[in-house]
Amino acid sequence: MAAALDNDDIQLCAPSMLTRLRRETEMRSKLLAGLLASVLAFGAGTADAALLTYSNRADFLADTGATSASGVFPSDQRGASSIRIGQITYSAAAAATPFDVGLIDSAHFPGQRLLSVTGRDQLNIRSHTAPIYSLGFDFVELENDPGRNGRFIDSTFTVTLLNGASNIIDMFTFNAPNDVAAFVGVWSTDPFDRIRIRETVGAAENELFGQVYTGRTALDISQIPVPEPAAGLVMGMSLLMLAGVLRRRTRQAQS
Ligand SMILES: [Ca+2]
Ligand SMILES: [Ca+2]
Ligand SMILES: [Ca+2]
Repeated sequence: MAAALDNDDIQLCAPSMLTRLRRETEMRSKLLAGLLASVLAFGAGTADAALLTYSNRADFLADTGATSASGVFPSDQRGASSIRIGQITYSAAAAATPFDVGLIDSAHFPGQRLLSVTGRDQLNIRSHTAPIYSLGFDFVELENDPGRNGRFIDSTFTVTLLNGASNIIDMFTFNAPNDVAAFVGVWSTDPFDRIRIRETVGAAENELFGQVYTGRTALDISQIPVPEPAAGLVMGMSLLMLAGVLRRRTRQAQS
């Protein structure tokens, strides 16, 4: 946990020490940000990778350098428990579940077909380019759309990153805005080659999955945004500087 500066720090500080303290505080904030990113992404997870998640495709592509790995979906393809499109294989969470690919047009992604899954929306995505450090996909959660197919539920999904069939790297959850072209992306410090997508709140009502984008540049932990220091800490630093100035003035007056 980051420690706040206490009164002793304020009274004892020399200007050079101030710089050091400031650096240490920044380091602690950075570390805390990394830890928070892991905890937020994870829920009760145990892996030590750090993740950044994205809901904006342009930001994701700009940061990670990822490119489309699936390409635009073909016009029609259906009825198998796994389907390869470009460098991506989509497979059902349960082997017997059929996939419908390319059957759905969505006004939110004009000119593109989207994948829908029969039953509860669960699927696996594997990259044939491996390892990767970032993966994102276009997504629509249907609320008032005629293609919704069943009572609307505001769905939550859990995404698990794996390197190999069973080596779990990290996980995060998302709930996308409804009836809009959405995006879900993740960038990891650790390599992976596949994800599992599981609808943990929701049912057979449709969500649609679009193109997949992947990248091979690892997330550096220093790229995780540092939160602004708490107001109390800023005030502490100001008092610290004021104390230094006052001491210098007192000494000058005495000499
Ligand atoms: Ca839903
Ligand atoms: Ca939603
Ligand atoms: Ca669903």
